[in-house]
Amino acid sequence: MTKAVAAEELQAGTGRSAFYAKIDTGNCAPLWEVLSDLVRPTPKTPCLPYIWHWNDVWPWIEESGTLISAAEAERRVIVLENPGLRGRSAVTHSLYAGLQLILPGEIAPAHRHTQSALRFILHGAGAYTSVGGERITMQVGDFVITPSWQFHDHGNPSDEPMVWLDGLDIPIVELFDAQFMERTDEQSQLTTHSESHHLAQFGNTMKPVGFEPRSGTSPLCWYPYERTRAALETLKSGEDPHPCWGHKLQYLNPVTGKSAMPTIGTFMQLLPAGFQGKPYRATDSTVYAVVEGSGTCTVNGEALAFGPRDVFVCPSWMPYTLDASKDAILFSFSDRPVQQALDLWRESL
Ligand code: 1HN
Repeated sequence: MTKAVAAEELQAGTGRSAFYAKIDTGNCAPLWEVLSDLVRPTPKTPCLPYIWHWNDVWPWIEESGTLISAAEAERRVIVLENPGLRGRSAVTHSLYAGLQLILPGEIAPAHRHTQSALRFILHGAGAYTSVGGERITMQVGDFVITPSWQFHDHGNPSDEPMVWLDGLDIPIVELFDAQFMERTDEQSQLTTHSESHHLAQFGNTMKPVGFEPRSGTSPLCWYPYERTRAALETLKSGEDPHPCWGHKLQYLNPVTGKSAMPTIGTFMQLLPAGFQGKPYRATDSTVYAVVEGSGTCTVNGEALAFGPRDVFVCPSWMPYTLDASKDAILFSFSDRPVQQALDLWRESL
């Protein structure tokens, strides 16, 4: 090729597609065609704002109970798929969420996996999860942790159906290709402690002398709603609400002072009746579950009216406001601790 022809081709961009086709055969590709999509001025998430209303999903959850048992399903869960991430079992780009039903008398057999799980109880009372030798009987509003690689099984000895929100770090673990899973012949684990044992050990800003943590996950796997609710009520009567998020607490690992779970940040907040929050955004796409009260979350101008047991998503970096018509209590979770550990997390208010 002469210099003149080469310059002409450069000018016109001809010859590029033949070049792309050639290097494609060797699994190579030109960066300049994709650079502006790869490195963007601000986050561009496939995650969309969305709300699952309890009244819509509850009949489907109930119907799933007539179609398959918890034992056959292993876990009988309706996955909450973000409309921007359909088919990927993801509620945000980095997290999974689902609504798990366990009927009276049922058992969900023991297994363990490297994915960490949280349970946030939405409906019913008296089912349990066994984790780390402790059987935790759960009530609405309780936050329960299943740490990575700990055997866990669930059962419902009560006489009413129980539903909880599962949150798992499945897409994060998948990103790192670090997943392992095991089943065991033992359907239900032996229980060595009463459910309040860990609360007595770690739930009073104290720890047993000589205790050394073996993982980053909180040794306190059960955060009863009663305590969280009482704390928020006390804050409400003693301080002004934050202009964006009202009265908001983060669940912590009491031994390290860090997030209760290493990969998932978990929070509970109270928005007093009449609260009209100022706009807020952060890089952690957040899943909210409503415990009590009602209000509106407006994300990127889209109003999501929420009530008890609804679940909604605020995607990364989209500005949103929270308003409450009556005192509202919201649980939320996101990948914030991962972003913070990697120096990526940002917020603006
Ligand atoms: C799991 O183990 C549970 O233990 C719930 O309750 C949901 C979703 C995907 C993979 C494992 C549970 C799950 C899960």
